[in-house]
Amino acid sequence: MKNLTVIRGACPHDCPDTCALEITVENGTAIKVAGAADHPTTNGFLCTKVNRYLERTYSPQRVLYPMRRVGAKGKGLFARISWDEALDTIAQKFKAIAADNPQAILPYSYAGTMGLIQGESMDRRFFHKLGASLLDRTICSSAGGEGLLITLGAKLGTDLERFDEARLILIWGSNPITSNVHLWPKILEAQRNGARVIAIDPYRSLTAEKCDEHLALLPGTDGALALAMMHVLIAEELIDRDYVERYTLGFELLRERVSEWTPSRAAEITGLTVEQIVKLAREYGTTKPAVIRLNYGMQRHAGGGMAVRTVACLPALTGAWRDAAGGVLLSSSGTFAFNTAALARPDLIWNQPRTINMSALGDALMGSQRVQKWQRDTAPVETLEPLTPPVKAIYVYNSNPVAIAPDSRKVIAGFAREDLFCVVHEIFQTDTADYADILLPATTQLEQFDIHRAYGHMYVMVNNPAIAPLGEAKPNSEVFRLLAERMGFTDACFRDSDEEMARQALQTDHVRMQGLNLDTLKEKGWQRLNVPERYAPFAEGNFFTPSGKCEFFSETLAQQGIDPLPTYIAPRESVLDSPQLAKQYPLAVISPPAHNFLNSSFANLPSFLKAEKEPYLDIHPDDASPRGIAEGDRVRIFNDRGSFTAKARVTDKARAGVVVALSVWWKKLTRDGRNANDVTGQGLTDLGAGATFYDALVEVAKHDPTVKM
Ligand SMILES: Nc1nc2c(c(=O)[nH]1)N[C@H]1C(S)=C(S)[C@@H](COP(=O)(O)OP(=O)(O)OC[C@H]3O[C@@H](n4cnc5c(=O)[nH]c(N)nc54)[C@H](O)[C@@H]3O)O[C@H]1N2
Ligand SMILES: Nc1nc2c(c(=O)[nH]1)N[C@H]1C(S)=C(S)[C@@H](COP(=O)(O)OP(=O)(O)OC[C@H]3O[C@@H](n4cnc5c(=O)[nH]c(N)nc54)[C@H](O)[C@@H]3O)O[C@H]1N2
Ligand SMILES: [Mo]
Repeated sequence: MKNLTVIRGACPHDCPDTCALEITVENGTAIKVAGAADHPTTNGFLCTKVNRYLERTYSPQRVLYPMRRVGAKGKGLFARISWDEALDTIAQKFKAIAADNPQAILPYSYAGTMGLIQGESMDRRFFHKLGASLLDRTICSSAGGEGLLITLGAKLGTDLERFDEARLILIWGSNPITSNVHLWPKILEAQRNGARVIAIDPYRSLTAEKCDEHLALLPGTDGALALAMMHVLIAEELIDRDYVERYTLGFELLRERVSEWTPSRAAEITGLTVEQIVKLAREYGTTKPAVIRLNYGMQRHAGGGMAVRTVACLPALTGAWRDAAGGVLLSSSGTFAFNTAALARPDLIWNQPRTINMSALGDALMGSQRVQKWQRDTAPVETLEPLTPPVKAIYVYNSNPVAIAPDSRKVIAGFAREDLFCVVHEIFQTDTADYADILLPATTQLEQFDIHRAYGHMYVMVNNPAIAPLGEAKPNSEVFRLLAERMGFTDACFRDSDEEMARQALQTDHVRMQGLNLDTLKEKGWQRLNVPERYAPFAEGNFFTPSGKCEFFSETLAQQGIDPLPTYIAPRESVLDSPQLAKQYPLAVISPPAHNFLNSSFANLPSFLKAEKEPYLDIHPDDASPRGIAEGDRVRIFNDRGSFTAKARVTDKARAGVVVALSVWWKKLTRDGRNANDVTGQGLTDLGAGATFYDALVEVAKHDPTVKM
């Protein structure tokens, strides 16, 4: 007899949409994963990836048992062991290292799951109590996050659900059709209502292709464009004087600053024309409501933080914030106010441990750390200093650094160290898992409990487990509970269940968290934060900065020796700014998400690989022809850091001077065992010390298989 139940879940993946899932289970087996129709932003549909979540959960490639390494590091040869043996081995190693200095142990995790329980609860408690190094989780959003905090005081923005009412939408460094697909119907609706939609992106992405206009600027030059827009807005009196006077700080200084930023100066830097820049500024200054979907593309450059800060000044200048459909949306994550201290228990830290930046993992594993010294008007100068004690053990979960971290050659050299004890907790045997001494099997979202915030909408989500764990897989929280016991950590918090931790996370008096309740969440799957239906966070100022205003001038930055006003920080590597380097490596390479992958997740599963086919390099005809490169040629992309190969697509989707390698491929599934991160660097962003994946110069040549790479 059929025994069908429908379980309420939440998509765990690193995407702004955090969808509400309905999982149909028949006699203990999940048979369907669908988007909840009653959830306002999910709206009954899922992306191309999570539609096929069953392929992930029931994949024959799953790691289902604990294993220990039996071959050389990186070979990926393992033998099955018991959980007892795996946990005992880890605990013994950690105890031995901690007896000398626990800071030699490094946790490494990012957003394999975005859940609070499986991503930032028992794991944090464990490493805090252990005294391990802290990890600065900068790989994705810290530059822009810092840019917003400086300018607006919080990671808040325009409600995605209001985008349909906007009359002008700037899609700036963002590719929503691929990476934020539930925003797209809202944009289409706005377009049907007469809105103009403009993409600002060096690449004619799936999204840019469908916009009314596409401004293909050079990578990393967004700050210059925004400064010139402000120049025009102020010069032509297209600003909201009343808003500026009441709710902003430092207008006169800003006016002075942007007076230097003529459209012609910006045109030289951005590669756009003066007409394009002036037209954009005028349109932005005269259309209401105007909203900016500001995303990650512009952040992954040396000046990424300052670029976001500069763009985030625009809506205060024109008063766009007055309207619920106006403003900027980078991230809504700051709208959520969970009690994260109750989850992560930073009070368990007893030894003032050092912090290691995850974006410079290669350096860290090879014994050095990057120190940034700010100097005005250029990216901070970085020096490498010795890291003592060295990292002796790394515990990787929710991440696949061998594939996704910049400067692969160094990262791999680090993971290959014979004296490094490496634990990887994974769903699949990733590029990173191949280097594990102990490989532990992880559950997928269908097999675990969690509670989620989102960074693109305003709903708290719950994930009820739908099926029992496959094989001997265990959730992150459970593994750290078991390890804590073996380490002799007796604090009561190490015995909290997942649901108890979720209740602790909800224990807060914060006004936006009022009315949330775990029982309701479990039953319904989601609840809206306590914010108005027509949420316009800065309609009447109320910024969360020290001054309470939108800070064109930031005393906080001044005190750190950083330019207190919006400024332009050029890319570390560009034809204009590093002409010497550009002689050898004249093309900028960017490696944004492939449509069917999610970072490196899904990039090992058959139907997704079939859809993406193989690694491609999109190259403009003007760049291809002098190099003798034709459509379909295999090409080598290289610089001093390394190289990888791909199949050329000669297309004007990539603007001249820029090549595009959609990512992130598993190295071991490509023909040459490499991917785009073989050419990316570990240099950090100005604000937030984030990764600079799209700040890299390369040369491209037809691949000669006889040349040793
Ligand atoms: N399908 C899918 N969805 C995803 C992801 C995925 O891998 N696959 N990843 C998720 C994650 S972790 C994140 S952070 C987000 C990222 O989501 P997005 O922000 O949309 O992705 P990015 O690749 O960072 O940037 C988007 C666009 O910025 C452009 N770009 C690159 N450099 C610049 C620049 O200097 N200036 C401007 N203006 N544009 C530039 C790229 O060409 C790209 O089209 O998406 C999430 N959603
Ligand atoms: N060249 C280039 N590199 C990039 C980017 C780019 O655009 N270009 N994008 C960057 C960005 S924006 C980001 S956010 C990072 C993302 O980097 P990561 O956060 O490392 O993301 P993924 O590559 O998806 O790897 C997540 C891993 O976690 C595992 N996982 C999922 N759920 C669980 C769980 O519950 N428990 C455990 N133990 N494991 C789990 C998955 O199987 C997967 O292998 O990559 C960055 N790297
Ligand atoms: Mo990301």
